[in-house]
Parts: sequence; structure tokens; C-alpha cells
Amino acid sequence: MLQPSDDTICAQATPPGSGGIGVLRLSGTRAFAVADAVLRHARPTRRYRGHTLHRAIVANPRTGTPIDDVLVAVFHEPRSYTGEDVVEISCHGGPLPLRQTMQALLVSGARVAEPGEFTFRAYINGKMDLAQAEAVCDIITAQTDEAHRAARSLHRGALSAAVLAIRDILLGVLARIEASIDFPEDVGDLDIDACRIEIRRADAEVAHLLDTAKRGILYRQGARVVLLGRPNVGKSSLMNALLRTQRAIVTPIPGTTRDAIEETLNLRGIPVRLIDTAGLRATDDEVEKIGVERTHAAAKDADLALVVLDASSPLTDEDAKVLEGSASRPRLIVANKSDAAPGDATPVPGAIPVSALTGDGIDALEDAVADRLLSGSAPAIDEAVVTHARHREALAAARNRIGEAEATIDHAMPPDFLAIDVRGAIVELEQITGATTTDDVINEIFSRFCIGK
Ligand SMILES: Nc1nc2c(ncn2[C@@H]2O[C@H](COP(=O)(O)OP(=O)(O)OP(=O)(O)O)[C@@H](O)[C@H]2O)c(=O)[nH]1
Ligand SMILES: [Mg+2]
Repeated sequence: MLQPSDDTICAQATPPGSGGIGVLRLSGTRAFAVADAVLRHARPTRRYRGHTLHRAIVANPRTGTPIDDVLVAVFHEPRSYTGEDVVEISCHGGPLPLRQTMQALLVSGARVAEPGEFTFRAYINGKMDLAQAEAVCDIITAQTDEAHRAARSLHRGALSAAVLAIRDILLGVLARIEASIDFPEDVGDLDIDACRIEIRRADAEVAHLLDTAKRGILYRQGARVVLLGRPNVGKSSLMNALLRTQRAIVTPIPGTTRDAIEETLNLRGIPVRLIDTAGLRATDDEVEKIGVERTHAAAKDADLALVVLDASSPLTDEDAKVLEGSASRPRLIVANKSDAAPGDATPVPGAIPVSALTGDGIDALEDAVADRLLSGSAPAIDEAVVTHARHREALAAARNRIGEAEATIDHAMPPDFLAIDVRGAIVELEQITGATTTDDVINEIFSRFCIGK
């Protein structure tokens, strides 16, 4: 559980393993003192100007034995990532110098940072709001250009600004209501029509943001797409064609794929987790049976199924079973082996003709998958995009409260009631930026971070 504290934390900010350099980061009230205990350099860290870089030698604070030649970056509070005094030590990027330097920092009074603790401190110290802190994690994990762009927009505060602008509309309404309750002789009766106009304006703005959620969440989180079909229709071949590499084993023998295989694919900017599965059929083979069970499990978790048929041969009972079993789930039907198909007609109306062998139709299939995953989502027009389910839920809750406010006006209820609804909507909106977010939710968010961020 992360707690606000001012003790001095340290962690490796670069990934484990070997690299050109490895960076250790120190933050807290004693960051400079801890650095001075392990560094041999020209002057005490505090006397260096902020945002400057200095050569130094790290030495074991007990024995004085040199550990590594390093570069030290200095940041004075509040002008640092965390808002505290921060020192970043760039060591040679091997496990030994890093481990020994880390050990030296720990015996000199620092403690190991929890995952996300640097960013948590940045949030607590007002360097960024909660949505912007979430964006830090998104920037690191983004897998496509679109996901990265959305993360940068969130990090720059585009969503926060849009949400706070809506909150300001509601605060204006609240001020009117409260003035009419507290000082009726000065401001007169509440202008309920003006309130209604403002509330509707807020509602439209929230709805506009919610429209971006499906697309935004899809680009950030990606989608699971599963290949389903009877044995030998070409699921693994299609997997390879979509990945543009020979990932899955392909043979003419039905029942080749035994286990579900997953790979990530950038499909029109959407990070797609593509899952090839064992062909669906009744079987007595022990291994294949387990494979078929796994296929069913993968199908259940998927956002979209590509039901693959073989256009070069008549439909079988097994095909019919797969078609029937997937009918209630989001799916696209794919008619593979179009190169060997007798005519132009697909085995099932509406099926997408492709040839995993020649690559014909693969582009059109990708378009169809992207369209299907994005169906019903408005294209992003302006910068603010909802990319987290948490933000979508807060906006939906705010919208409910705004709806209640309108109902309160319609029923000519006393202004106190209207104030409660409007205040409720404001609280929901502030969940996004963190002003009203509970500690549990905040902890959940930062626990997903990597150590050193
Ligand atoms: N002509 C033609 N043959 C194909 C095409 N796609 C796959 N095949 C052939 O069909 C056979 C089966 O392909 P796979 O990709 O292994 O089929 P699968 O659906 O994964 O089969 P299982 O793993 O057994 O369920 C292989 O001999 C492939 O070369 C295609 O588009 N055209
Ligand atoms: Mg296969």
C-alpha cells in the first residue's frame, strides 16, 4: 500500500539485464545526502545547479572501494519528476555495478521504491493529476503508434482539461443554486431555465467524451481475436498470413495444431492478440481433446472470432457445428482457400473470401476486422480521448447524475435536491483527475506500474 511519505527511495529505472548504461534513481528529502555518502565528486550534490550532469565515482561507503565511474544528474525540488530532490546515477549498464551501487545507496539510508512510487509521489506533490499518472504507464506499454499518441494526449492533460471544463460548468450551476438558497433577497429566485441549459451543455460534453471511449479503450488495451474452425480449413495458415511470418505449424494433416498459440499483431493501429487454435471436431485423441477444450476457452475470452471455412470443399457437419456454436458471439466468417474454390460464391453468404496461400483478400480481411472491432465508435475529432474503462465509468456515472439533475428540474423539486445531484456529478468527474478517488483505487492504479517508474 503506497502512503504519502518523505523518506528517500531508490530503484533501478532501466530494465534489468545488460545495456549501455543503467540508471538508478533516488528521490526524497535525503536524496542529496544519500548520494553524497556514496559518491566521490567535486562538491556536495546540493551545490550543483538543478538539471546538470556531473562525473563522479561511486565507492562503497564503508570500505571506500571504488565501484563504478558514473554520471550524476541533479534535480532540486520542486523542479523534478517527483517534486522532491532527485538524483539519477547513470552507471555502466551491467548487473554488477548496478547491484553494488544500489546496495551502497541502501546502506546509506535509502529504501527500495515500490512499483510506481516515483510517479505516485509526482501525483501526491501535484506534478500531475491521476489521469496523467495513468498515462505514464500507458506511454511505457503502448504497442502501436495510435496507442502511443493517445497516451501522450492523456499525459499532456487533454482529457483532464476537457473533464475540468465540464466540472466548471456544473460548478457554475451549483454557485447559482447555493446563492439562491443562501441569499434569496440579493439574487432573487433561481433561474431554473438557465440551470437547465447549463446542465444540458454539460451532458452533451460528457456524451461527446463517452463517444470516444470504445475506440480509445480499444487502441490502448487491444483486442483478442480467435481463429476458429474445423481441422484443416487453414487457421494456422491464416495466422501466418496475418502475422506475415511462419509462426504456426501448417501441414495437410487435420489436427496439426494441438495447443492455442498467441501472437500480437498491429492491425490498423489496434494491438490485436491473435490466437490460433486446435481445429474443432469430436476426437478420441487425448492431446487433441485438451486442445479442443482450450479452443472453447479461448473463444469465450475473445472479443471477436474469425470462423474459418474451406471454400475449396463442401461444408461439413463439423463446419455447421462451428457456425452454430459461434452464432451468438461477435464473429466474422472467413472463406479461406479462395484460390482453389470452384466458383466466386462463398460457402456461406457474407463470408469474406481470402487465400492464406496467395495472400489474396488478407488486406480486406484486416479492414473488416478493424471495422468490426471499431463498430459504433465515433472517430476522434479532437484531442481528448477516453482510453481507460475507469474514466469511462466515471463519465457514465456523472452522466447519470446529470440526468437525475434534469429530472429534479422537471419535477420542480426544491433547489437543495438539484444541488445534491449536481454535486454528485462533480464528484464523479473528479474521480478521473483524482480529487475524489479512494485510496484503494489509487493503489490499484500504481500497483500496475513497473519498479523504478
Ligand atoms: N490452396 C490453399 N491451401 C491452403 C490455404 N490455406 C491453407 N491451405 C492448406 O490447407 C492445409 C491445412 O492448413 P492449416 O493451416 O494447417 O489448417 P488448420 O486449420 O490450422 O488445421 P488444424 O491445425 O489441423 O486445425 C495445408 O496443407 C495448407 O497448405 C489456401 O489459402 N489455399
Ligand atoms: Mg492449425
